[in-house]
Amino acid sequence: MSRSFASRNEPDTSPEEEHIEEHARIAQQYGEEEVTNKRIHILGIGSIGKLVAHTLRGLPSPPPISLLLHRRGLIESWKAQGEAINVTTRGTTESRRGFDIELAVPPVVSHGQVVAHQDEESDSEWIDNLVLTVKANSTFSALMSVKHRLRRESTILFLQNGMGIVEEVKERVFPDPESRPHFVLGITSHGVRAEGDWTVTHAGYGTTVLGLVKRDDGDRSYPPTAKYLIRTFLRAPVLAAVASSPTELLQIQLEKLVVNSVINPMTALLDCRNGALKHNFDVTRAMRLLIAEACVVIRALPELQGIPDIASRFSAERLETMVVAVADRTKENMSSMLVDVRAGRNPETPYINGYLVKRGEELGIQCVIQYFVKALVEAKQNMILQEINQGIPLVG
Ligand code: KPL
Repeated sequence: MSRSFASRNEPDTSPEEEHIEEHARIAQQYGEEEVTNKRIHILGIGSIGKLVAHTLRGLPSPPPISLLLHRRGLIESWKAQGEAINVTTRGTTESRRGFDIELAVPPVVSHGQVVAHQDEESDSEWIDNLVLTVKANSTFSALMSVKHRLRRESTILFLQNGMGIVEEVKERVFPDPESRPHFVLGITSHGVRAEGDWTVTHAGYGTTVLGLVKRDDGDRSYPPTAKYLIRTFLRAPVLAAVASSPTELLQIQLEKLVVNSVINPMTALLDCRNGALKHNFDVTRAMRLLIAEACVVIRALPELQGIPDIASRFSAERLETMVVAVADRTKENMSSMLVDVRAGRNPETPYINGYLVKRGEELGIQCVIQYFVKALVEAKQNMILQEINQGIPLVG
């Protein structure tokens, strides 16, 4: 029996074979292919959203870019501050203009359900290339504000912290697999600090890894909009973007999840900058408890079984080295979770520590330490929110 005949009869390819195939497909598939609509919309104009918008605008022959703003007040601030995004890199600030602005007001959501659409006029043209950089917990309401403008041919590039978001978007925003847009996942390790409404500092240089999410309907082709978005990101040296196979992307996502599951809640609870987590043995002991639990869950995940070297890639020693290296590289930063908690905003804990708790539960592993820090961070945010609200003078 010839080898090709034997492999044709095998029902599934191994993860290794899939990885090699995927790389070949990536190499072949990012070639030029015209898209009729080159406009890139950016939903979520936080620090990463601003860095991406600024970077893409600085490309030779830049694409048209629309910033989607979620409230009218932001349009006023945009106009008042010169209609530019400013990025400071190594002490030099560069301003870029030429962005278009659109209003995309999220609907009113209560207990996870849309209860009312807000009466703001919004554009109704198709959005074919969308970069989504909102916080994980705002994803649902942000996407509901533009859902009517997205179609199967569109691609959404998710550039966010945390995991489990795409699954939630499939279920809650686009339940019909036929009309669901294509999804590209991006993991970025750039450190960007907000300095004002329209100014950020690019403080930590990192990379951006991108990969197409497999569709549930079995369609494995790369749509032109996904290729176009990935190609455009790859053209930007500042983003240091690479395209990756789904298997590799998943592992990078999990590594980033572990980093965020330690640095973010610990800095939020200790109210300190990332660098303060180093050189403190009590912090190291607590960190090791979190990492040990994450390792047990990750190594048992069904989607990683069969991938070579999982045990060493997700060993406690390697992950600890990674966490400490990120804390060092971003030592001057306040983590996004600390910033959220201090402002009384919902932290991303459900998509970080909560994701590990949930996946652990599915596998019969109780992640009590993850659960504990998640509860404490959320409790702290709640207390701060109450203090903030009590401070608001009420008009009688
Ligand atoms: O991703 C981050 C965050 O703050 O969310 C780290 C890597 C911890 C940098 O601050």
